[in-house]
This record gives sequence, structure tokens and C-alpha cells, in this order.
Amino acid sequence: MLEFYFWPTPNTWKVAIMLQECGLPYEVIPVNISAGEQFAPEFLAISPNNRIPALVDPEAEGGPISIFESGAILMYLAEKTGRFMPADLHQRYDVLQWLYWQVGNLGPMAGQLGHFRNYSEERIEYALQRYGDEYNRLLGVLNRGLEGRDYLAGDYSIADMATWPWVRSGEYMEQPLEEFPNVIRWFREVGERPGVKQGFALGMDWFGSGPPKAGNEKANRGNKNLFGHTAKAVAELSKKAADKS
Ligand SMILES: N[C@@H](CCC(=O)N[C@@H](CS)C(=O)NCC(=O)O)C(=O)O
Repeated sequence: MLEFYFWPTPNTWKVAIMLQECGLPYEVIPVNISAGEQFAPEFLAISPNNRIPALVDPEAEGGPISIFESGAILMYLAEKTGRFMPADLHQRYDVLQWLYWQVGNLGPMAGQLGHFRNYSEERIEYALQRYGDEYNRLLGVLNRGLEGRDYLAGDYSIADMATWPWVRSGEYMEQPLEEFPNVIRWFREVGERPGVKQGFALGMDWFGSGPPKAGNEKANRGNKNLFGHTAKAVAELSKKAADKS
């Protein structure tokens, strides 16, 4: 059975959604990133970047495989199932360019905005402006990409699954969508899919108070397991996690 290293966050919801959409059986292995479990040596062996999500497929073609990076995991699951990524070269690269756009642009910019807005102990106007502008610009790119299209790349695909959680995250960064009618339409439609609802619901109760809102993030302000990760700090956190286990 697939082993899914998970904590309820936008990058892991992408994979949770794909697993639900494909109806694949999987075991959830919680990695509590607020508690520093991403530094445990066993987890680092699978995900050297000390980030979730990660996936292990013990029954992969040619032997067991472990994968980190949400985009690579989505591609793997699409190839494994033959679903949500077209075989046709042109259509496939339409999906892949949007997938890479999400992983390299929307995710990191929204992530930095979330950091400076909800986690930073001091309010830094320049950073809020910079990442707020970038997030807004990227929503504009998405809006134009969805012009005259139901989904990002032809049919519903892993590109939509990757992008949806990071549009959803705009809500707890108080980023309104009004300027972007195509994004609103797409966001609602994708959000109505049973697989998206189920994937997004995974692990929500672990927060104790329902889906993440600004309040949940504020609880993590200054959390040393989440911030201040120099290479040396990661080595120390990893040693601490090893001593604990
Ligand atoms: N590019 C990576 C980003 C993964 C990522 O940033 N994951 C966050 C949760 S959304 C995480 O694991 N954070 C733990 C930490 O910062 O230590 C991907 O798409 O998988």
C-alpha cells in the first residue's frame, strides 16, 4: 500500500486530493511539522529537504520507490494510474507547464506571504508588499490562463490539483479574489469535486479547531521547529529528533 507522509498543509493537500481522485488505497503517516518530526533521520532518508509531502510506493514497477516534492509525486501518481495527465505530447506539456508554474511560483510566493503575514514576529511592510504583489500578479496569470477554459490545461488534471490549495490559502492571507472572475469560477467548481473535498478534509481535525485560519498560524509564531532553518540548525534538529525516537 502507498505510504503518504502527511500533515494538513497546502503542499500535502495536492497529493491527498490526487489520491482521493484516483481512489488509491494509502496509509497516512503523520509528520507533525510543528513538533519537528520533519527532521527525524528516517523521514530525511525519504525527504532530504525536510519538507512534506513525501510518498513511498513499496509496490512500484521495478522495486520500491520513495519520492519527495509534491509535483514529482503528482506526476508519479498520474503515470502510475494513467489518469489526470494526458498521454498526448502537446497536452501533457500543457499540464506540466502549469504544474511547474504552481510549484515554482504560486506556492513559494504565497508561502512567503503567509510567513510574513501570519508567522513573522515583526510586521515588515516591504516583505508584505513584495509577496502580496507577487501573489496578486500570479492570480492574474491564473485568471488569464483560465480565460475560455474550464481547467488550466484542457481537462481537469494534476495542474488544477496542485493549484487549488494555494488559491484556497489566499483566504487566510486576506487576499480577495474579486478581481479574478475566472479564478473564482474555477475555484468553486474544482472545490465541489468529491475528491477535492475529501483530500482537503484529511487530517483537519488534527488542528483541533477545524481548517487552518490565521489563528492556527499565529500559534506557530517563533516556532523553532518551523523557522530559522540554517543548515547547522537542521543538523541539530535532526540530532534532537533522533535522540527522541
Ligand atoms: N516544494 C515543496 C515544498 C514543500 C513544503 O514547503 N512543505 C511544507 C508544508 S506546506 C513543509 O514541509 N514545511 C516544514 C518546514 O518548513 O520545516 C513541495 O512542493 O513539495
